[in-house]
Amino acid sequence: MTATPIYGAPVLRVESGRENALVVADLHLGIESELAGRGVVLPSQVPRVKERLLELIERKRPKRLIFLGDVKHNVPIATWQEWRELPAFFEELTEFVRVEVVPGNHDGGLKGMVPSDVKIHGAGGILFGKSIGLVHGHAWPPPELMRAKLLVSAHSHPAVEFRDGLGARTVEPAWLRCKLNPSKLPKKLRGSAGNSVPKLLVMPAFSELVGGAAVNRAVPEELIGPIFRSGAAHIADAEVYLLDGTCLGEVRNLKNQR
Ligand SMILES: [Mn+2]
Repeated sequence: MTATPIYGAPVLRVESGRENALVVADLHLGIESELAGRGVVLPSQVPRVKERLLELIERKRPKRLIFLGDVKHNVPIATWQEWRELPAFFEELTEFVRVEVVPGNHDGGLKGMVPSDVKIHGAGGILFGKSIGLVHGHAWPPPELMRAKLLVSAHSHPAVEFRDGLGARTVEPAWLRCKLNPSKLPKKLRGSAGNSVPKLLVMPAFSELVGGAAVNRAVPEELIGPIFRSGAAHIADAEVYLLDGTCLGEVRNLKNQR
C-alpha cells in the first residue's frame, strides 16, 4: 500500500495491490458565483480544472479518480452555473477514468448532476484497499475506517502563509501529517482502532480560488472538522509539507507572522 503526493500538485496517488487511484479534494466548483456576489467577477474555473485533471490522468494513468468531497461549492441551493456545467464536466472525465465521489459538506444534490456511471459513495468515507481510509473530514469517519493504517482527509484547505520584509503576503497550499491521539476519539472509534490508530494526512484543496486556510495563522472554524476540534489531532503538532515536498517542520515552530 502506498499513498504518495504527486510532485507539484495537490493530488494524492494511492495504490493497493492492483488497485490505484488519484485522489483530489475541495474543488469547490461554482465558487465563482459567490465571489461575483462580492464583486470579484471571474470566468468559470471548470474548463481550467478539467484541463488540469485530464493532464494528470494522461500522465499518471490511474484506474480510478476519487473526489474527496466538496466537488461543488454552493449549499444548499445549487446555482444555475452548477446545473449547466457539472454534468458535462463529469461526462468528459468518465471517458478516460472511473470516477468516484466521497461527498463533502458542499455536495448536497450532486447525485442528480452526475452521469449514472459516477459512483457516489456514502458521506462517511471509504476504505481503499485494506489500509487507506478516505474521508472528506467534516464528520467523524465510520469505525471500520479506524482499522486503516492511514486516514486521508480534506476539508481544511491547509496552507502556509509567508510574508516578506515588506509585508507582501503569499499563501501556499500544504499537506499536513499528524498522529491521532486515541484517548480523544469517540469510544466507538477507539474500540475499532484497537492497538494502532491510523496516521492522518490532510490534503490541500485542488481549487486555486478557495485561498487555503493558513495553519500558521488561524484556520476558520467552519474548516475545522471533528478530528481537530476534539483534540484527537492538533494542528500545532502537524508536520507541514509544501507541494514540492519541502518539509517545514511542525506548525508550532512556524513563525506566526502577524
Ligand atoms: Mn468541506
